[in-house]
Amino acid sequence: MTQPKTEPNPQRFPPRFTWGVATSSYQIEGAAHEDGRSPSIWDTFCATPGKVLNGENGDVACDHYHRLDTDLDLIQSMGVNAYRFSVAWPRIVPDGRGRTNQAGLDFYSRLVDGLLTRNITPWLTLYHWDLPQVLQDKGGWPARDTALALGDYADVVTTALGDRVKHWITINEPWVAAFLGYGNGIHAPGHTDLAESFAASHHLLLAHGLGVQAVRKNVPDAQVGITLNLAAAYPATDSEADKAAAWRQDGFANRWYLDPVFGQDYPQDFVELLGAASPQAQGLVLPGDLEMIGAKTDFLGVNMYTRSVVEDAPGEGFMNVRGLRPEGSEYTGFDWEVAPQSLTDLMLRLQKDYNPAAIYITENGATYPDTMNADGSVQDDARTRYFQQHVAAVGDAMAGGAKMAGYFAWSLMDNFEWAEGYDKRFGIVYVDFDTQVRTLKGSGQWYRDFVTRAQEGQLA
Ligand code: IFM
Repeated sequence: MTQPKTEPNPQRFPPRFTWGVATSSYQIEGAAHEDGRSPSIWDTFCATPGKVLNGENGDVACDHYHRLDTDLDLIQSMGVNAYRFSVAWPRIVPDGRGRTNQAGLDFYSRLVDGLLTRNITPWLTLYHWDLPQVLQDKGGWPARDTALALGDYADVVTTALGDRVKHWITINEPWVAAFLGYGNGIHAPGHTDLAESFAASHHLLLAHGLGVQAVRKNVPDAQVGITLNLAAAYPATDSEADKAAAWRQDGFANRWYLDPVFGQDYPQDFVELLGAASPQAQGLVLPGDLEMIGAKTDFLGVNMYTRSVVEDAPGEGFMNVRGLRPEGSEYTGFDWEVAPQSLTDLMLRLQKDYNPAAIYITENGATYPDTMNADGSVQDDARTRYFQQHVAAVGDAMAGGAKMAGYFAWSLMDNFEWAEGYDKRFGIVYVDFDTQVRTLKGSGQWYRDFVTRAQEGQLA
């Protein structure tokens, strides 16, 4: 596919554009058994043989919990004006519901204060997959009570931090939490049941609505939204069958979440495709749920990494869709196609079909097998090119009329990449996991210089 020019122009971006880096709690914090944190589903999953590459876990991760101040200095040195992080539910409400753990709140309070002192805007995600294990024991996301518990937890966090945190993301990537967690079992808790995964998707969306409600109640001057992982779906050919397959793929990955979040019903074509596995057929969509899920938000967060190219494939999976690997394209270390033009296409489509008040790219980045040179540098040119192309694609989307308001690079630093353990590095900072030494990669230097120039332009 045609790719945008490589080097983006910092002057294309408006004043007050948000430039950030992103992380999540379980992936970087470590201190898994400290200060009253209870086990999450990821602790359990990691302890289950065969689930995570090399049997790795988040016990130590980047040891961020103990290195908070130096990590905040690192973020500041990157010139960004925003930092997206997530709060670990098991640190705050270790029993899932009820008792609050002050030590957990204190950690995030210090984090927020440290950011504000450094003139960096905190972007807080309430849920990035570390569900307290006690709640999984009571049914996890396929159970409606888990959404209600998230509402209570959101009430606690917004009450404690809402005086200083004005940007809130409710749920990160409900598609991943629902489908990888309960559908194909690649993620915690590792279940493989289609109906369960769609029950989970409905309750994750309900939790989003309850999260919005908590933010509105406790932080009336805040901006709140959800982060969805979206990938534009293209048909392999112009045939009607392939176009229909791309529409099904779009229903699965994109419309299933976008439609209800933007105040519509679930997409009827996909409800029918799911049949008995749909939350509707399971009797899970109760009166008032769609109003709750579709409550007005201030922005849409999009995590974008690649696109899908699909063909009609009768008998393939539950959707009769097969994903292809287009020849001649570049691929990242996850074998994800580098497809920046699809970012522009996706943003323009979102603006046209859903008209969000603002769109933030809340994650974008790439994994490659990095190596450290003898001189201690990490020259990750492929990743730098990836960022250049995608930032340029954001500029193109903006020029085409999408209300782009910010961009967060994934990730601040190499970290625990879920089922892939520490094997897949996404950082713009290299982490030596033996010594915990952090080294800014070539891509990090490029990003720092770019966002600095973009913000200097704004002062001129
Ligand atoms: O590391 C993850 C992150 O937790 C959620 N979005 C995708 C990233 C890369 O796989």
